[in-house]
Amino acid sequence: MSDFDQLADYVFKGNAAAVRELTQKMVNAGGNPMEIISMGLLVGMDIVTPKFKAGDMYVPEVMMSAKALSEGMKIVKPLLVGEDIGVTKTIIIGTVAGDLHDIGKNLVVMIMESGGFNVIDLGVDVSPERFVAAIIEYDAKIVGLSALLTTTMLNMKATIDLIKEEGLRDAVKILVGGAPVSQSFADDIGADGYCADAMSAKEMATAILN
Ligand code: B12
Repeated sequence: MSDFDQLADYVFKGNAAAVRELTQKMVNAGGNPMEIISMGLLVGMDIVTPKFKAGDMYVPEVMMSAKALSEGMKIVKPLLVGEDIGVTKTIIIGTVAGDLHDIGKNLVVMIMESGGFNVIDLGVDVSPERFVAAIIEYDAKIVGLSALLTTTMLNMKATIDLIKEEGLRDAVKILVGGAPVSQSFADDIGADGYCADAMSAKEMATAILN
C-alpha cells in the first residue's frame, strides 16, 4: 500500500495518531503538501461520505474520521501559503442565540474544513449582531446557522432579518440546519438552503461557491 493509500485508510478508520505520524513523515521526506491533502487525507474522507449517507457509518465514527483528517491538515496547512485549495473561501458558522447545542454544528465545521473551506466558528449562543459583524470582518461568502431547539429556531429568522437590514443579504448565502429545521422552515425565513446533515452541507457549500 502506498503512503497515500495508507494515509487515506487511517483517516477513514479515524486513527488520529497514525494520521499525525504518517503526515509528518511524508512532509519530512519532502512530500508535496497539496498531494498529501488531495491524494491522501481527502481521499480518506471521500470513503467516509457515501458510507455515512448509506447508513454504514454513524456520527461518532464520522467525527473520528473528521478529527483524524484535521490532525493531518494542521501539519500541512501552514506549508500551503499561496496554494489554492479553496481556503480563501470563508464560511461563518454558529449556533444561534439562546442555543447551546454544538455537536452537530461542530461536525459540520469539521466536514467543511475537510472540504478545504476556511471555517470561522463563532461557537454557541451567537447573537444576530455577532453574525453580522463576522460577515463584515471575514468577508464571508456563506453563513451557516444551527439550532436544535424549537424556541431558538426563531433566532435564525432574527439573524437573517438583521443581515437584510444591514444590507448584506446579497453578499452571502445562508444555510440553516439542526434537528428541528426543515426545508419549508428554511423557505419561510428566507434562507438559501437547508441541509439535513454535514455531508450535504459540504456539498451544497461547494456547489454555491463554484
Ligand atoms: C446532546 C443534547 C443536549 C446537550 C448538548 C451538548 C452539546 N454540546 O451540544 C445538552 C445536555 C447540553 C442539552 C441541553 C438542552 N437540551 Co438538548 N438535546 C441533545 C440531544 C440529545 C442530541 C443533539 C445532538 O447533538 N444530536 C447529534 C447531532 C450530530 O445532530 P444534529 O445536531 O441534528 O446535527 C446534524 C444536522 O442537524 C445538521 N446540522 C446541524 N447544525 C447545522 C448547521 C448548518 C448550517 C447545517 C447546514 C447543518 C446543520 O448536520 C449535523 C450533522 O450531520 C437532542 C435530541 C435529538 N435527538 O436531537 C436534545 C434536544 C435537542 N434538547 C432538548 C432540550 C429541551 C434541551 C434543554 C432545554 C434541556 C433543559 N431543560 O435544560 C437544554 C437546552 C440548553 C440550551 N439553551 O441550548 C430538546 C429540544 C426540544 C425542542 N422541541 O426544542 C431535544 C430535542 C431533546 C428532546 N427530545 O426533548 N441537550
